[in-house]
Amino acid sequence: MQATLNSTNFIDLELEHGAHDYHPIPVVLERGEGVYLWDVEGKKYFDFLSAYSAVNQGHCHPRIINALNKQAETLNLTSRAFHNNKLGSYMKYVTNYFNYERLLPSNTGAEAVEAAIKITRKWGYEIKEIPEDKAEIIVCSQNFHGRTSTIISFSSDPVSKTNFGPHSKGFIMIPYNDLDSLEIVLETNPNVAGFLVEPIQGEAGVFTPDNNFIRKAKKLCSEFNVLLVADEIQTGIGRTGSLLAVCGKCSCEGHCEQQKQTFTRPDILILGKAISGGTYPVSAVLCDNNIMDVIKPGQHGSTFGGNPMACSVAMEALEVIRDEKLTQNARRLGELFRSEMHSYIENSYIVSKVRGRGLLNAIVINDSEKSNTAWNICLRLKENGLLAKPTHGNIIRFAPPLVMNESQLIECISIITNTLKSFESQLNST
Ligand code: IF1
Repeated sequence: MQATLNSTNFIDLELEHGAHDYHPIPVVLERGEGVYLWDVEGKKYFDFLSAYSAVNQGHCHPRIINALNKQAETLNLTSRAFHNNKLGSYMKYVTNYFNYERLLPSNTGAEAVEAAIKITRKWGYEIKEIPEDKAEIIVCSQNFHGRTSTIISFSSDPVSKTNFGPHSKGFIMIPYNDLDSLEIVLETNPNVAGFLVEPIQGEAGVFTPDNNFIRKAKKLCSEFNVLLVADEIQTGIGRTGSLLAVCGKCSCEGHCEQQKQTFTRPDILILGKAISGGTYPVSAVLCDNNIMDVIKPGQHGSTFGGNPMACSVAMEALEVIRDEKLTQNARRLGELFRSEMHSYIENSYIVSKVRGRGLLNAIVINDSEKSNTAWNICLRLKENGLLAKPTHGNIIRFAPPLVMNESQLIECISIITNTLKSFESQLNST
């Protein structure tokens, strides 16, 4: 039956039987390999979203799929009622990879953020001795940390939170990239347990803060005995041209001398998405003993968290990042991408800005957030063989898999600039 259905039929099935919770680009994908995707009509595309930076290692990476298949044939799920022979080595491998003492396993990004919030609060009460039920967590406006009822409570996006109340208390919002506001809240509120922040705000349109924002925020937090909690679910694992976006300027994979100087070590690190190469839902919270040890048996858990499939897939996915030097590739190609796009926009009416780091970039379309220019550009990009998605109405995010090579990127830049050009001339002629 499937063989006779076309894109429109598949889309109609979703519309008829699914919750109307998304408004996707009208393309129905059936296969992926590396930087490429194919739709059900056999048309080939460059993927310029990477499932929101989850598929950093490329679609169906043979090593990751092999790890998945091998584990699938052996043992899938034990729950944490029993031990399994993958979890311990996985925990050792990942804590060593990111230089933390302990890992708490979970499945989706939002779950890991929830766990980080719980750990932060518990640390606040038990170590910092904040009075009962008074703990506060500082967050930033325009944040995106997931979709649970607690997380949307501190969203500044009305679409995400309206009519989902009553909302959770215990969050203080400050503007992003604003150290003065951070300092004022820290000075005036002794009950702050943590500062939860994205090193680059993805949903806000790849908003990149000032160079020293995270480093100085960490310094302020230490001064006031507050945990810096970094959500690197989207920015982490090579995407921004460093292993973590908090690593700043260094692209090394270990902890070299240069990195020791620029690396801001969050007290709590949250990872998701690309930790499994997008192959399986895997997320994690990492921190040291003095923080993680506030969690005792029975106080947190998940049926699927830390299952053998997740562990095997994630270990291989992280090995691939290292072996294929994907962080360094993201850095090099990102620079090429931005420099080519910058020279394009010098004479462009339709694009007002290019920004980003590594292969997490965005262009700002010179039109209002309410206009559908960015959406129309994405539809034409699709016609021209490249898949991207607008965010915030007038911004288009560009985040290809990190396995892209230079000649592929050059081909993509020409698809993007030619598509933009067709809109420039259309605008000029009206
Ligand atoms: C969707 C955005 C990206 C995240 C950060 C936690 C999560 C995410 C920094 C939650 C998830 C996604 C989910 C995706 C859209 C997307 C997104 F546009 F909404 F902001 F990537 F840019 N922290 N980001 O970016 O992780 O529970 O989804 O695994 O469709 O909602 P999750």
